[in-house]
Amino acid sequence: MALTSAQIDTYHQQGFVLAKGILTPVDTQPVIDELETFIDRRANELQAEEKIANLCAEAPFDQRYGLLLKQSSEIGQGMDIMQMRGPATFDFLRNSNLLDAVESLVGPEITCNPIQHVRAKPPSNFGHSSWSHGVPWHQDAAVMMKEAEGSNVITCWLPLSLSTIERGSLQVLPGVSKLGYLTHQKEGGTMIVPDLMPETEPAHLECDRGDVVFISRYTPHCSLPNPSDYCRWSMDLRYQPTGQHTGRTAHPDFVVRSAAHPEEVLTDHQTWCDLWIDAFENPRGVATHRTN
Ligand SMILES: O=C(O)CCC(=O)C(=O)O
Repeated sequence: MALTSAQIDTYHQQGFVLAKGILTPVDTQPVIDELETFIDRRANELQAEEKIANLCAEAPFDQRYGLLLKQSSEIGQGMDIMQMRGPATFDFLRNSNLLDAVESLVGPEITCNPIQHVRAKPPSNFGHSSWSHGVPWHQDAAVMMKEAEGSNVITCWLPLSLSTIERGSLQVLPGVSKLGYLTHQKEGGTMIVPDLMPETEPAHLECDRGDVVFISRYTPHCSLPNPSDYCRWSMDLRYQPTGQHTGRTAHPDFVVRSAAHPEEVLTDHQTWCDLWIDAFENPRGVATHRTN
C-alpha cells in the first residue's frame, strides 16, 4: 500500500513514520512458517545432541524460541536472512504491499540493500543471544560505508509479533535526521558518541504485525532489553534507489522493482542464494561499520 502524503511528510519532517497495516497476515505468514520450520529443525538437532530436553513443540511462535534458548544458546545459530536464504523470505523482500510503500519514499527504481536482518529478540534473562539485550543509539548511516552517505537508504523495520515497551520495542529521536551524520564509536557496540547525542525526547514505537516503521539513515534509534516472557520478532530491511551506493560492497544487493528496466528485477531464488554463497566463500569489498 502506498504511503499517504501525510505519512510521506511525517517521514521527511520527523525522520521516520510508523505506518499501520501496510502488510496483511498473508504477506508475513510464509516468513513466519519458514522461521518455525528452521527452529523446529534446530530444536530436533539439539535434542539429538542432548543439548535440549524439551522441544516445546506446542509453544506459540512468540514464545518457543525463548523457551529453547533457555536450554541451549545454539538454537539461533544460522538464523538470519543471509544464512537461511529461505524462498519465502526471498519472496517477501519483493512483497508488493511493502514495495508500494517503499516506492513512496525512494521512487520506482528500487534496489534491496544487503543490510538486512530477522531478529528474534528473546526475553533478556532467557539466555544469551546477540539481540536480546537491546541495541544502543545509532544511525543506520553508521553501519554503512562513508561512500553511501548520499544514498537514500530507507530502513523498513517490521514486527512479526507484538512489539511493546515491555517487549523491547524500538525508540527513535524525532526530528533530528536533518543534523546528518553524527560521529559513532565502536565501544559499547556501534553507537553515537554520547556527548553528541541530541537532547530530544525519544518516541517509543509500539507496533504489531502488519505495521512498518520507515526510518531515515540519519535518524538515531535504539532498542531496550526485553524483560517480558515473549520474543519480539522483527525484520529490518533496507531499500534504496537503484544505482546508489549500498554502503556494504561485500554483500549482494539486487533490483526488486523497476519501471524502466523490469527485466533487471531478480526473481530467481537460486541466483540470490548463489550471490550470498559467493560473497561468503570469496570475500571481497567492505562489510564493516563506519565509526568516524
Ligand atoms: O530491532 C532492534 O531491536 C534494533 C534494530 C536496529 O537497530 C536497526 O534495524 O537498525
